[in-house]
Amino acid sequence: MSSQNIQQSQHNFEQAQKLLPGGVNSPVRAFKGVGGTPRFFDHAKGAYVTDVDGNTYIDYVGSWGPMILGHAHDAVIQGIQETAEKGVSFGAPCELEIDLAQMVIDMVPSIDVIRFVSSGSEATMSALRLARGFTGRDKFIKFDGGYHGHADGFLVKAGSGAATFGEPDSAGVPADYAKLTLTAPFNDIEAVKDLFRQNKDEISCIIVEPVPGNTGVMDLYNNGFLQFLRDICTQEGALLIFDEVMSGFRVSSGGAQKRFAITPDLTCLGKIIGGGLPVGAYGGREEIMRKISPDGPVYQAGTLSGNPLAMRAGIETLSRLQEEDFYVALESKSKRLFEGLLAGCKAAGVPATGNRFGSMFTIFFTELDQVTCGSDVSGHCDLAFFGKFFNEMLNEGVYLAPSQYEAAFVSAAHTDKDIDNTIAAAERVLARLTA
Ligand code: KE4
Repeated sequence: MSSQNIQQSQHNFEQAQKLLPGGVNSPVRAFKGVGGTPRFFDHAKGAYVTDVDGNTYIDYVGSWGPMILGHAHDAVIQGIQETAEKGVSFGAPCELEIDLAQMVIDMVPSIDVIRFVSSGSEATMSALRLARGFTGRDKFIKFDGGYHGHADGFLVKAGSGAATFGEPDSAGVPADYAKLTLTAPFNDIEAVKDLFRQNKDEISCIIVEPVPGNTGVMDLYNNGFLQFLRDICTQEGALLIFDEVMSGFRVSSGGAQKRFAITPDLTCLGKIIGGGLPVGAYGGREEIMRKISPDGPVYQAGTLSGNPLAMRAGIETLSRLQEEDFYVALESKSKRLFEGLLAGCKAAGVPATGNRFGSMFTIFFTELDQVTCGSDVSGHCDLAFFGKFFNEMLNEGVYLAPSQYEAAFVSAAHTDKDIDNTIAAAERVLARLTA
């Protein structure tokens, strides 16, 4: 039970549930994975969010990734205000689209040509259609626990066995369509090889989060799995799509592909690229992207794509990520927090491990030494303990992602004192939960 006064959030949630499915506009916000009452936020600034009852939290969700500068950054707000006064949407080309496109092309190694859309889901959905159109192949591979937004083909889990046809993971996804989605566990080289053997010349692409963040943060790099995916796609004539909606501009100024020096054929972006406003994007080398309408036969469109307001928010955000030591400062804060939380678990006798890349990480409550795939989380993590930890941290004024299957994000606005306070709060909570 919450020890805070959350009466207005409770009232709002009751109202919202009458009007919105689950009382929310995106399922994870409903706290189903952790229990308790979702907080309704009134305002946010820097590293902090404040709910409608006046409770302020150190925020490690950051709107699920976009707020890498911190909330309501002065330059971003000013940019939005200036742009809004000139009109919020034209449905026609504007110079800001060129400016942001050039910034992203300069920052992300694999992108020569880019198309803006309005969400990460639109970006991945479009990239998949493009890969199918470019290769003339219908099937594709994704990984168990990989999340690429809510387009039908991605809402699929592995059928029986590691290498098989997918089965729908959501009502409303036609079984015949789901069969085109092939799935394998993260880090399972043999399963991927089997899929290519069993579906010779039928696989258009592999789509993968190069730093998975939707089954908790996973490591696909240090054991060579990402390089294996690059090599097998080249060998089999399939495209490698990096879904960098979360890792893009997060784990380096050029995303995971720059950090790891592994070049995909297509890249999907979202979250940080719009600085908190609705922007997604997909891009890649010229010969592939020129297949997109109106240059080519693969259709994709969007009323608010390239919206001037969102473009300006993205420009103001990305321009600050190119400052000399931006990621150096972020790295040291994130490392200290990650290691401090694990040390707190160890001191309290709570079995835990974690994965971290840059300023995104997940702490798993498990006896496992390392968590390497989705079934490690669903089968070997104490999700009930996570729920208690989450709600106790909320009472301590720390806002973590309301699910063991998500990532925590540190922003440039988090101070050393915030990191210290967060570690101290975790120590108090762990002591209470193990008393
Ligand atoms: P959106 O359509 O939510 O902008 O992006 C979908 C998406 C695509 N690819 C990756 C790697 C993603 O992480 C996401 C969205 N991430 C979730 C959080 N894990 C968004 C939060 C939510 O669904 O409410």
